[in-house]
Amino acid sequence: MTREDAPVFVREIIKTSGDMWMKGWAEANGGNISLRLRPEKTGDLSGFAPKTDWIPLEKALPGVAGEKFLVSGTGKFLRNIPLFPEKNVGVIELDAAGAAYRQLWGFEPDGRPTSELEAHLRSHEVIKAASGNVKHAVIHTHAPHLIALTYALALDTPRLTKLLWQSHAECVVGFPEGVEFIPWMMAGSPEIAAATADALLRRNLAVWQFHGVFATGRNLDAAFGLIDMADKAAQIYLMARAAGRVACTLTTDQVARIAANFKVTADPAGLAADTADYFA
Ligand code: 2HA
Ligand code: ZN
Repeated sequence: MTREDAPVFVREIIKTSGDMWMKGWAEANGGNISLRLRPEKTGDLSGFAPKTDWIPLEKALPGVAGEKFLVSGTGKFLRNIPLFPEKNVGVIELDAAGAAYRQLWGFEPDGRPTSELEAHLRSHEVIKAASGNVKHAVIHTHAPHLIALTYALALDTPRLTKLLWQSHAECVVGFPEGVEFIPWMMAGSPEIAAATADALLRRNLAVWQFHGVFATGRNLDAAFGLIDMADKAAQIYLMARAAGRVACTLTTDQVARIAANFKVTADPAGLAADTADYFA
């Protein structure tokens, strides 16, 4: 399969993974992507012969039982997806209980899904239910400015949220529900998978301290765009600090007025957060 004859659902991951590489978010095998497939877009995939036996998940996910997902492969470089999609991504399906998965397509010749599969699938289960089946995409990536913030500043969810809202005027509109801050945990662990799914129940963005970010959206473009916006806000803040000091910023009142103007409800805990020390 080439880029030209790839089906539409593979073309979406080709575009997104190429963009992630170009942004500098996806060094080596960093980052991973998953897309819950819509039968109306993919057509009938039942013709794929299973390539593996059923592989048990850590936790059964009945909310996504029987669903098929396009996921990036473990150890694969996102920047190679546009060149060789069938080697670097694959399609998996969950069994009727949501307790195990098997590989249907891709991961050539002997690859496996991403090491963060549990975080992706648990997130899909909660976002499917919470969004009324609208959200289909999850992206994990190493967006450098967001990561740098977790080294430069002592953060929590309300303060990170407000800092980003104050650092880029679009942010309160893009993510009015805020950004969840997840203190360091072992990547790939059931603990971080659970914390990430819990965060994405409430919010579309979750920053992993010292590591990266998870985002969700109706499609890969939406999730990508949110990360791009948040990382740019972090970059603007860091650039202003690097220029000497941050002499002024959007005030709480200005952020609240932007939210009102665009008819979004800004997370009250974010608006109430005290970020004065970030701008001192
Ligand atoms: O895929 O980014 O968090 C490699 C990672 C693990
Ligand atoms: Zn990572």
